[in-house]
Amino acid sequence: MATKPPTHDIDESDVTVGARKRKAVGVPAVLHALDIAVDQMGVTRTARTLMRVNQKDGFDCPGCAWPEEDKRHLAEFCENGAKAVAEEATIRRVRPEFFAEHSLADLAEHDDWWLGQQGRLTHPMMLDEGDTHYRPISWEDALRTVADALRELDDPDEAIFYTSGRTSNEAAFLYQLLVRGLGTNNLPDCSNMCHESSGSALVETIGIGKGTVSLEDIHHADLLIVAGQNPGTNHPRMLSALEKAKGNGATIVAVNPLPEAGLLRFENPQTPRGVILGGTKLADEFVQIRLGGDQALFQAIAAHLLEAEAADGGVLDTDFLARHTSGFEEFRDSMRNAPWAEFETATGIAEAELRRIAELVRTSTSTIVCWAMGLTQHKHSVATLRDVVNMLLLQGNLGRPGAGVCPVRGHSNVQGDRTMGIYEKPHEGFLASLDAEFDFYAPRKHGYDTVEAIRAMRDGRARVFLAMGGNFASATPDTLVTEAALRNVDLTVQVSTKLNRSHVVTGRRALIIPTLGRTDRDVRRGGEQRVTVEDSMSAVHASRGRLRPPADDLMSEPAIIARLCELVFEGREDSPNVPRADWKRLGEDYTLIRDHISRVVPGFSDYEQRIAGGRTFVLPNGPRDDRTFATPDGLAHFTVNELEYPVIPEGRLLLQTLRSHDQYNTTIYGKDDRYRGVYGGRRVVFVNRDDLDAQRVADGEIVDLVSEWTARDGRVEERRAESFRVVAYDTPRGNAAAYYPETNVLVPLDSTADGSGTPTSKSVLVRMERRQG
Ligand SMILES: Nc1nc2c(c(=O)[nH]1)N[C@H]1C(S)=C(S)[C@@H](COP(=O)(O)OP(=O)(O)OC[C@H]3O[C@@H](n4cnc5c(=O)[nH]c(N)nc54)[C@H](O)[C@@H]3O)O[C@H]1N2
Ligand SMILES: Nc1nc2c(c(=O)[nH]1)N[C@H]1C(S)=C(S)[C@@H](COP(=O)(O)OP(=O)(O)OC[C@H]3O[C@@H](n4cnc5c(=O)[nH]c(N)nc54)[C@H](O)[C@@H]3O)O[C@H]1N2
Ligand SMILES: [Mo]
Repeated sequence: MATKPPTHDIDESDVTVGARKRKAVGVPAVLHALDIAVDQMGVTRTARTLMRVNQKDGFDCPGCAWPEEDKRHLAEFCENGAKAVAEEATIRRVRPEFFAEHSLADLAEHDDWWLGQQGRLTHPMMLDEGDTHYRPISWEDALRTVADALRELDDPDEAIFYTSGRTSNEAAFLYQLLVRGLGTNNLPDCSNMCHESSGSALVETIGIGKGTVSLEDIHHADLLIVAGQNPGTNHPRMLSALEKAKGNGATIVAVNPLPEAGLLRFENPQTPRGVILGGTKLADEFVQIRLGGDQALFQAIAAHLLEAEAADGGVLDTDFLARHTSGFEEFRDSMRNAPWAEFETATGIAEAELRRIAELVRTSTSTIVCWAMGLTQHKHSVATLRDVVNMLLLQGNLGRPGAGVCPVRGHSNVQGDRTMGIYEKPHEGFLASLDAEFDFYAPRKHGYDTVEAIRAMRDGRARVFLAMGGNFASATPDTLVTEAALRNVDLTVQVSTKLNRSHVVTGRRALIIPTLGRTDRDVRRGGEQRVTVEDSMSAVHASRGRLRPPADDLMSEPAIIARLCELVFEGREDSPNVPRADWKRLGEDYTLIRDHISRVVPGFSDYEQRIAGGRTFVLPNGPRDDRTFATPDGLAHFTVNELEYPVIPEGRLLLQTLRSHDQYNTTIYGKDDRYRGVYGGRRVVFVNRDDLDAQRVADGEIVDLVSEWTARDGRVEERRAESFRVVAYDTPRGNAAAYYPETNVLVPLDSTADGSGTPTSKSVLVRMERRQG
């Protein structure tokens, strides 16, 4: 059954557009969040639940990966954290009767918002070949069905195991062990679509694919550059940290095509100043850059620093350069005769302005660059981030207080999942430790990342697809291609908390396996369990849910995976490729999983003691701790990167696909985007008024968006997303924006970042076509 993703859920005539907000958060935000929470959970459960977010004996907020302050407020939550919690802790339920009532065809007519609104999944459900409805199946039969399908494969590379970044360390570790025990490294994850470009650029240049700053560093930085990130919506608690930095005298530069509310002004609902005095002005400078112009910006700053050094000296940290870096001379030489005219074209910013920003960097005593998807989802993202590193290295802005790189992660445990080995290209060191701990031989051949996994399914090279959370069908690029790919496998398995599009776009057979979330009490035979997570700044701590689970027999992710290990490895114990462990006990007592982790993953010794009593411990980080770099020569690397930026043909627009204020990735909480002034609908496209005039399209008109992609054979492919209401907006000329996932249908599968394979979700070439009639 092939359906198209629904496009009719919104009547565009209902969309209203008002003034965009100039500041973020404040009391209205808290009230809005409480509204949603009470609607999902009722008053008592709301109060009890929100009090426990990010508290020392509570659960880790499933919202974002921004770290907790050490001194926590009674309610350490933000508006969007509260929405994320409410979404999971809802008292609504999707029971077997729901599936009896709704056929698959019926469910496929609904969008992700409606599907998510139905509530928490309670029972394993099975769809057999030819079935019109999912029907209930026992836990044991569901897990046996999965294990049998895996055991029957001719080649383990015919199975694909996706992970979304909510998965705990314990579940992630067991999961990668199951997959490697089966004999494959096919472990694509959401990170492939997210911060993969950061990881690629950072591993190569500084030897670790993670950020190098702590919260303290943010508080005490002299200069903070926040590029390609919308923290007011996606990392609201970061605003408190920026406010604190500001109080300590920091200068903040926002680099963004859009004047995002939170970056420019912030009302902290947890301080009287925020509530009564109308908040803090956060950004001192707003650099309204063209999409994809950031590499030019960071090269321009570096060029300016090098010129200033040549003129007067005293700009560069020559001691740091000599002792800790390689490649400086080549980099310096490559920056001679810097192409300032091209920097202007790429950024859309005049040289004088670029130099003014560069002067802020030159005079700063410690600089941090924070970034998110605006820098990682372009064709030249890895090169851009290498140039961020180049700029920071010049002044020795790594491994000292208030300085460093800060890729701000998305999912609350996406960084931890990588640390636990969720990676399609695992390092030899990790595999060798795994082999030793579990007395087997893990496969070395690299597996598929997300885009390669879609190709493999499309081309019939994959027969089983299993997802540990997430919404693969909606989150990935090229929706129609991806949906056809998923339909092309024998069995799709979704381990999920809530219903989404991936449950209605199925293989020939499909299974839904419900599971516990962060907020749920997790009691196994070994007693009440807790799990652990790692935040964006490499701090690890425990998380324990307290709520009564949606169903009494609901299995946790670790328990599901442990049982799968038992079933998949049964009778194969003599094979040198099968790991050895007491699977049953691991699923009943997670301290035993942590015990294994403590011997396999560096930095986790004394794991259990270090998380006792709600304590947090910070993983080792060479650049941050003592300026050691795990590169082949032990030095931080300058790199020479050719300048790239998007060129937009006449009459076309470059579209970025981004998040509204009322969504968590593919989970849609509501249809407003308060800060951007949009209410009641999501099919909107933000366009510069001059572009609208030039193309004779009026604000309020309904257009189709058609993407144009030149395939490898030279043919131009078109993809269409129907019916978007045009909104005249303050974005650079030639640049447009619309929400993900409605626009994923426009992103070509082959349009990926060089060196990281990340889909180019922030640069999609499109044209507007007026709707007929
Ligand atoms: N409430 C909420 N919180 C979330 C999420 C959510 O959906 N909802 N998602 C989580 C996840 S997984 C992630 S990865 C993060 C995402 O956090 P963000 O990266 O903040 O998310 P996006 O909405 O994709 O916003 C991209 C920002 O970059 C800007 N931008 C786009 N292109 C460019 C460019 O070329 N240059 C520059 N300088 N800026 C650009 C956009 O205008 C926008 O402000 O948030 C996490 N937290
Ligand atoms: N066009 C475009 N595409 C993008 C992006 C973009 O900016 N533009 N951003 C990309 C990014 S940064 C990311 S991270 C990906 C996100 O991709 P995913 O992580 O795959 O998507 P989510 O929407 O976060 O997944 C939500 C689903 O996860 C399940 N879930 C929630 N909590 C749990 C849990 O505790 N356990 C389990 N088992 N399941 C759970 C629920 O069923 C829910 O419906 O999307 C990417 N796609
Ligand atoms: Mo993400």
